[in-house]
Amino acid sequence: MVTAVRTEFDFAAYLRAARESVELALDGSLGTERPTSLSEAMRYSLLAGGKRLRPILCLAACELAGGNVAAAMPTAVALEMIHTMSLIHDDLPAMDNDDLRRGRPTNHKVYGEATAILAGDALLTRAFEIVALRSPGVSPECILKVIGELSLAAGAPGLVGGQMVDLESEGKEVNLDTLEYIHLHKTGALLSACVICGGLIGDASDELLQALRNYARGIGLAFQIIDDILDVTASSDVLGKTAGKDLVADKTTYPKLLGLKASRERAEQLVAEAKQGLDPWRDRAAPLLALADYITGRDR
Ligand code: GRG
Repeated sequence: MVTAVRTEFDFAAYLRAARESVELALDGSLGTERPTSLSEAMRYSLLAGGKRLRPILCLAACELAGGNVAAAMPTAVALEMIHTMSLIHDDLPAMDNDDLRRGRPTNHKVYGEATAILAGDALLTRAFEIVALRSPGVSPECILKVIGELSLAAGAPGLVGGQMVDLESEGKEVNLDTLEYIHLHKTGALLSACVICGGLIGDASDELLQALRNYARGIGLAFQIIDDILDVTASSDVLGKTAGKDLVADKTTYPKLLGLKASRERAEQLVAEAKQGLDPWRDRAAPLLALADYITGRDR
């Protein structure tokens, strides 16, 4: 009897294994260096769990491009460091003023505001240090391109710019265009950098890099739409962060502009289009395709 070969992609197993390897790499990326007060605060937020979506997107894009996933791990770690620093700073009293993150008290609640700011600063700069100085197997030319992508994603053309417009828009009428600008910059830019950097390290063709950019734009926007929906529909316990904050801060969100049903439909449409763009690479795209679905299917 011939036993059928199971070729179906086991996303749950993939996610479990990817998370395990990312957690190990994150743990190894920070020691208990002096000053220990600072390294403790950095480790507190970096090793607090989280979905690890950004590093996994980077590894999956590198794999799709046919690259060596291990070579992409330092950049994957750097991306999670930049993300974590943005969460620490976002939670500060001067920004979103939140007490809960990843199911634990926020960094400034535990260590105080000054240390939280410095822990964020140290994570951001450590991210660049790791890419520049601790990325064996990646060529200097590629490292330079990765650093360029990370700078654009984190700075005024990305996260910082998106956050600025987000803060300026609180309590104001915001149209769909501005909302999309906020989402694409505050959230989408770093998600894009994840797949682009993974693609660069995997030596992706220009055609694949463009497809990855389109994919990332779609999933980035969809990710934030689902975030807005979960803020309304999920509990703080499940989210690990304070639910219902957008309403309290009088923020314009997709559910506020379009309603919950149309917002979900928009996210699903964006994800379908993002997946379609990877059709020519379908044979090797299973992880990125499943990660796109995970974004709309997630409950936290
Ligand atoms: C990067 C220099 C620099 C400054 C940061 C504070 C700030 C400027 C930007 C805020 C960016 C921000 C917090 C955007 C929200 C993105 C978002 C939806 C975060 C939640 O991501 P998840 O759900 O979280 O992936 P986990 O905890 O699972 O990793």
